[in-house]
Amino acid sequence: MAVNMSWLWVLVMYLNIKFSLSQINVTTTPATTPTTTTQAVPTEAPTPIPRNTDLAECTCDLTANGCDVNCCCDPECSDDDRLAFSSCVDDYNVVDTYACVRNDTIFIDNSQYLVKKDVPGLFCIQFDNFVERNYYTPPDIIDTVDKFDDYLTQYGNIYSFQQTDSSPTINNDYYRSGDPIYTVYETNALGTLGLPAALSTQLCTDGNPAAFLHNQQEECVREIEDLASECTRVSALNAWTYYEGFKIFTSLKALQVLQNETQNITMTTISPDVTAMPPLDDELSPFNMSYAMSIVPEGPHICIDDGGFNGMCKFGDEIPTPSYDAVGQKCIDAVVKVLYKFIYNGTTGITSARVTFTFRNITQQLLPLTQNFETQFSKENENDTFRRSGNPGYLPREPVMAGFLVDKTTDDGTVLQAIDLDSNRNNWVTMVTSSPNGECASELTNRVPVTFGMSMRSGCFISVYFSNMTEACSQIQQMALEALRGPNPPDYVAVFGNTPVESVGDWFQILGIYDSPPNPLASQAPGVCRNIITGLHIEFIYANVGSLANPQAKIIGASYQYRVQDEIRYQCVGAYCMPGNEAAPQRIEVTSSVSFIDASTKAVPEAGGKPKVSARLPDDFFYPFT
Ligand SMILES: *[C@@H]1O[C@H](CO)[C@@H](O)[C@H](O)[C@H]1NC(C)=O
Ligand SMILES: *[C@@H]1O[C@H](CO)[C@@H](O)[C@H](O)[C@H]1NC(C)=O
Ligand SMILES: *[C@@H]1O[C@H](CO)[C@@H](O)[C@H](O)[C@H]1NC(C)=O
Ligand SMILES: *[C@@H]1O[C@H](CO)[C@@H](O)[C@H](O)[C@H]1NC(C)=O
Ligand SMILES: *[C@@H]1O[C@H](CO)[C@@H](O)[C@H](O)[C@H]1NC(C)=O
Ligand SMILES: *[C@@H]1O[C@H](CO)[C@@H](O)[C@H](O)[C@H]1NC(C)=O
Ligand SMILES: *[C@@H]1O[C@H](CO)[C@@H](O)[C@H](O)[C@H]1NC(C)=O
Ligand SMILES: *[C@@H]1O[C@H](CO)[C@@H](O)[C@H](O)[C@H]1NC(C)=O
Ligand SMILES: CC(=O)N[C@H]1CO[C@H](CO)[C@@H](O)[C@@H]1O
Repeated sequence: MAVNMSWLWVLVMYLNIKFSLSQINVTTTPATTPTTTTQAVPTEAPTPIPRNTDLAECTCDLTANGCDVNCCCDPECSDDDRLAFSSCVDDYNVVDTYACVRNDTIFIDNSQYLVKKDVPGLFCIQFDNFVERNYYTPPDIIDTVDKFDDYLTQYGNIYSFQQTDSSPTINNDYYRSGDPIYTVYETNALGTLGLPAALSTQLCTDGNPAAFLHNQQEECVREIEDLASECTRVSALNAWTYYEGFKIFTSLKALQVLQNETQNITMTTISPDVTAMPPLDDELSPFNMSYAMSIVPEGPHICIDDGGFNGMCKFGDEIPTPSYDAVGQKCIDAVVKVLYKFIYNGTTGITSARVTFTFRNITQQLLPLTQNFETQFSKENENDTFRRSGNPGYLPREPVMAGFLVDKTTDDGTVLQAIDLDSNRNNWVTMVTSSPNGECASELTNRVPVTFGMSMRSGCFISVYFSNMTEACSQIQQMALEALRGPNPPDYVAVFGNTPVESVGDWFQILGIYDSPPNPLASQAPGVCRNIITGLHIEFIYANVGSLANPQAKIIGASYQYRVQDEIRYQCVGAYCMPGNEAAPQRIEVTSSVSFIDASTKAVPEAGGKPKVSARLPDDFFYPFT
């Protein structure tokens, strides 16, 4: 018994020592002393991150000047808007300032702090004066290649993937986010608005429902074998399919009214392949209800010409149907993209529905055909909104913000620096993708945005000819480089998902992005190019800051690394080596990849050593004092 008493006393002494130790100010020396670099460093200083502060205030408020769906703390949302939310996503944690230990280990508390005993079996000290325990150490921005490499060796090869999804729920009175949008056909059959998507395969699944308030972007493939016969027959190619012959219900009140009238509601899974039947002659039919709204085509519609360039269509509001041109062997005016734009207003539901198309003359070479489908929801009377990539920390799958550092001259002649940010967030940091036939697509519209936390790899082919290989090595280099980094790539990255463009100090330059490519060399041997860039690896280093309970991801470094291939060779194989066959194209693969590396520094370790006790104790006996 006496032995037991003495080790308990030792423990209490230890607690006391621990608390006085932690009152000594913890000073962390900066990991590296500031180094002078030759990089163009913005003159403005970065905004310091307050130590030991929870940075998360309303992390779901991602739209500046606009109401975010399901974000109940967003000051831009009205009470009426909040009713249309299916749930509140602002679920961040309150930082706990209690330090708790099991109460049966403590007899005497000799610290001066308040003690809370209402947690069963736990002994809590109300003020945790060792706050560093609960917060990340703020990281420095990585501004030199050496520093980047240091981080890489220390933290490399750790990826983090996170997913969120919510299943739609049906609510009786009004649409809530995630609900399907109900449709009514001229036949009075009910259905839901489809947004064709690639689900298990690349092929389009027409039954995939569009979800209320969720901006969706889908891409999928239509298998068309015989263009001549299928051009006019396949309804997916016909723009009319996507708005004619049906209306959408602006509010779920429509379904309630129908139920009250004990109408026999037949729900069908509607695909665009519905064949129209003669309308029923009924004034009060669901199709003629005031809640039923037509989707109106709204120009300018886009026509992609044979060279792959986008332009405005020459026809005005007359939406064409596809027709087959037997001479040119092409399907004229087939739909390649459908964009639905909805305006909503809280619980009132949908107040406007428009559709805009992209058409293209389809030739056999464009098969299998890739189609795009998109929905956009915006709130009534909201304009000039800007979607952030996080508030403040970057959120997974949100595009990494990148722009150009520019000088802006104000009216009184002073020159200020600012960041020029593309208004299309999909054009920030981009990666190459291939067109359906595998060739590199160099247009910006065909690139995929790099989104936070998503490590990925992509590639495509450049076709070269024997003659090019001897004459035009530098052109090949140029094509590969352009495919890899895209036309006019931005080079300044924002540390947070909500960094304003005026805070130039909070944007930093991507390392290595404009490294001049090595001089491509035409070798003495015909058909050989040397020193050609064929790969690009993009690395982002990020660190969590703020409280451990609500980590906020901050990007602290970015680097472009090109892969240079010593030699690419036009391979002449077998019969292809016959004279005259050197005009056959050959494909060079270019690849790019991106990875995100977590370099979060651990919270400051606690002071005080472990007391030596010889008694057998439970594993968590000293929790949280390890
Ligand atoms: C700790 O920091 C506070 C405020 O920065 C300062 O007033 C105090 O003197 C410091 N204590 C020690 C022991 O350095
Ligand atoms: C510890 O907590 C339990 C449950 O609340 C309580 O029954 C017990 O008396 C407490 N022991 C001490 C020493 O406070
Ligand atoms: C449906 O009927 C119920 C009860 O008869 C009534 O309270 C409700 O207001 C009706 N709803 C609509 C949309 O007409
Ligand atoms: C609904 O239609 C089905 C078949 O068309 C029929 O069997 C059923 O009785 C109808 N119900 C009502 C309430 O009219
Ligand atoms: C809707 O009403 C119009 C006349 O107001 C009528 O011609 C049409 O057939 C009705 N449609 C349906 C589906 O009942
Ligand atoms: C499609 O082909 C037709 C007929 O050849 C032509 O008039 C039209 O301009 C073409 N459309 C585009 C977008 O090139
Ligand atoms: C939008 O909703 C508000 C609040 O419910 C209402 O006052 C306003 O009239 C609605 N606007 C439209 C165009 O329906
Ligand atoms: C939206 O823009 C229009 C003109 O483009 C302007 O008249 C209107 O006041 C703006 N509305 C809001 C809420 O800013
Ligand atoms: C990059 C380049 O010069 N490409 C050319 C290679 O040669 C073929 C035909 O020989 C041309 O069509 C390409 O434009």
